[in-house]
Amino acid sequence: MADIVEAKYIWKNGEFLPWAQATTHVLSHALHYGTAVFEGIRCYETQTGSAVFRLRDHLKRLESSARIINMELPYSPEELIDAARQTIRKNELSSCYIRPIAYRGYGAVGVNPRRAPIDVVIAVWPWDAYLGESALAEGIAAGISSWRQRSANATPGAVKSSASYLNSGLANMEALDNGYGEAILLNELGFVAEGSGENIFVVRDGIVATPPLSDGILEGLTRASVITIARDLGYSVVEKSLVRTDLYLADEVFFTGTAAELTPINSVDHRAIGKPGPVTRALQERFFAAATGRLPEYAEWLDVV
Ligand code: PPE
Repeated sequence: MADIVEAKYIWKNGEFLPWAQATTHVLSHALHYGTAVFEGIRCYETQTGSAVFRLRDHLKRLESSARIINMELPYSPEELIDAARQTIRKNELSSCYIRPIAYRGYGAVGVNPRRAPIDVVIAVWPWDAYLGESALAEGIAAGISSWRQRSANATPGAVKSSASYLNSGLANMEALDNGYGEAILLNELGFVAEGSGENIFVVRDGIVATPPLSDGILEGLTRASVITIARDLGYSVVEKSLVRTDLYLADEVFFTGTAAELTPINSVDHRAIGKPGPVTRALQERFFAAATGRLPEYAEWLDVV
């Protein structure tokens, strides 16, 4: 049935449930009104054991998302860090994807979320290359979506909410229907925002550029990590608004995200960008080296399980 690789246990409100029993009522508020905030985190195998990439930062972002939607999380980031580690250990996974989600559960219907209880869940499962087997090595074709990025004053990009992903899903389905591997969304002003589940970067004449947060994007942790790595390698990195022709004229374009990691883009709207270029390859190599514990200077990004 599912295309998901199942693990054994899921943490829900402080206890472990067998995978198949981690269910919720069909009248849960979040299912009807999109009132959930979540995270996507990866745990990598390193020479000194499994380690979670930027666990604390992801749980801080979960708290920020919750704050924006007036949801007071019943667990502190520290408690959730501990729960995430325990969930990985209990499932005996050496590398996996981690999905904490806090949602308005069963107990009230009607728009007002405050009347519904808050449930918190952490699931883990093995998740390979997000955009297909060859994506990391060869890149993917991307297309600009006819759907615009949800506006900052409607469903803000800064909140990683279930509601936001209706927009992402529309763009992603359209892109796949048109033969692309992923969508790129422009915001309401026409500036490049992000992919359906990734941030985006361009490289031109050796300068690395990415849209600023004020263009209404998710504050990606892979984005932040890649900016740091690029600067440490001596590249100039600018956060500036980009228009669609900046994508067509770029020497290199790539996506970043927890699931997508650093995925090169080899064409945009059928304008060839070409094979992954030298900057993309250098950043990708350093990113994976950092995530798998091979670079001591980025050790603070890793939380050993
Ligand atoms: N923008 C969007 C819209 C987005 O969903 C993600 C992550 C990012 C940027 C990159 O953020 P970060 O992971 O912190 O670098 N998308 C998550 C969900 C993927 C899914 O299909 O589910 C992810 O990569 O985990």
